[in-house]
Amino acid sequence: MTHTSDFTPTPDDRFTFGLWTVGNVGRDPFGEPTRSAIDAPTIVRKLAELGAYGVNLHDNDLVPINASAAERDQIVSAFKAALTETGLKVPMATTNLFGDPAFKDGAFTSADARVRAYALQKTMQSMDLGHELGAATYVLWGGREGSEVDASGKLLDALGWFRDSLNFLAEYSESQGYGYRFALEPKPNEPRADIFLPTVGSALGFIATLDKPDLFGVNPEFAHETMAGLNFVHAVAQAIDAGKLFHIDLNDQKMGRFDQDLRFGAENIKGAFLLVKLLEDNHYSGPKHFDAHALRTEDEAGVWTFARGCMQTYLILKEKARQFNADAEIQAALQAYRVEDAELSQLSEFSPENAAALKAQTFDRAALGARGPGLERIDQLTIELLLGVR
Ligand code: GCO
Ligand code: MN
Ligand code: MN
Repeated sequence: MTHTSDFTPTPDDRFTFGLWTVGNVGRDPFGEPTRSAIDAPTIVRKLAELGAYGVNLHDNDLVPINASAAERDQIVSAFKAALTETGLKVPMATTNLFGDPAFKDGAFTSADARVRAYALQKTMQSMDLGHELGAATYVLWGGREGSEVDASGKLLDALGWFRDSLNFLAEYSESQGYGYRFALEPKPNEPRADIFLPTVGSALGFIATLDKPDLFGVNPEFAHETMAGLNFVHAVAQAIDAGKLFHIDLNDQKMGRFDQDLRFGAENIKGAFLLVKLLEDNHYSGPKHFDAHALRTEDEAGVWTFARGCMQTYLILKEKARQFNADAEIQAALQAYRVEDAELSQLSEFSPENAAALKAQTFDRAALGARGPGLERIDQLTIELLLGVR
C-alpha cells in the first residue's frame, strides 16, 4: 500500500499558491474572520518548507492600498528577503481591481472614465511591483467587470473599454521591457451578477480581437467553469489547442453553488484526475497554482494541511495518470474504441476528386449505429484505477 508521504512535493513540481489563498482569514458574506492574518514572509517560509515552487500576489495582498512610499519599500524588502532566503519564486502577479469601493461598478469597464483611468494607473504600478519580484505572467481577473443592470446600455461600450485597456497594458509592458504574458481569467458570476467574458471560450474569442493577441492567453479556473455548469477539462483542452494555456487555477467546486474554492480534488475526483492527466500528457510546464483556501472552520494548522493536501492530491493523480497510461487492459480498451480506415481518411482530405469519390461511397448505417464502442468499460476501468483496486 502506497502511503501519501511518498507524494511529497518539491519545487520541480512547480506548485504555487497565492498570498490570498493560504492567507485567507475565513471571512464570508455572513461572517467575520475565523483566523488571524499570516504575514507575507511567514507564508513564504511555510510554503517553501512544504515544497512549493512559488507564491503569487495581488498588489494589495502585500502592500496595503493606502501605504506610504516608505512603508511600501519596507514591506517589499522584507518580502524579498524571505524569497531570497527560501528560493521561493513569484511567477505571477495581478492587481486587486475589486476590493476598493471605487471599483464597485467595474474597473476597466466602469462607466466612469476616471475609474477606468485609475484602474490603468493601479495596474501599471502593480506590474512594476510584479516585475521587481520577477513575475513573468500577469493575470487579469475582472471580478467587478460586469453588471446587474443591463438597461444601463453599456454592454458594447464596456467590451470596447476593456479591449482598449488590455491594449494599453500590453504596450506598457513592452515599452518597459517587462515581457509579461497576460492571462485572462474568466468567471461567470460572483461578485457581479454577470461578469464579462464569463467562460474560457469567451476569453479566447476576445483575445483574437486585441492588438497583440500573442501576448494574451488564459488562466482557467476549475471552480469557475464548474459554476457555469461547464466541463473544466474541455475548457482546458480548448485552451491547449489554441496555444493559450498560460497559467491555471486549480481548486474544486460543486456545480451550481457559490464560489467555494475547495481544496484541489476535494469534490470531483474523476474530473481532477482527467485534468491532471490532460496537463501531464500534454507536458504543461507552467505554474500549477492552487487558487483555493482552507474551510472557514479551520485554524492555521488546518490551512497548512489544506495546502499540503492540494499538492499531494495532484501528485497522487499524476501517479494514477502514469498507471493509466501503463495499464495494458486500459490501453487495449482505448485502442479498441478507435476505428481507423486508411482509404476513407485519404478521401477526407479535400480535392474535387475525393469529394466526388466520397459522395459515391456507400455506408452501412445500420452497422455504424450498432457498434458498441466500449465506453462503459473504459469508464469502469478508470473508476477501478482511481479506487485503487487495479
Ligand atoms: C476569484 C478569483 C481570484 C483570482 C485572483 C487572481 O474567484 O476570486 O479566482 O481568486 O484568481 O484575483 O487574479
Ligand atoms: Mn475563483
Ligand atoms: Mn482564480
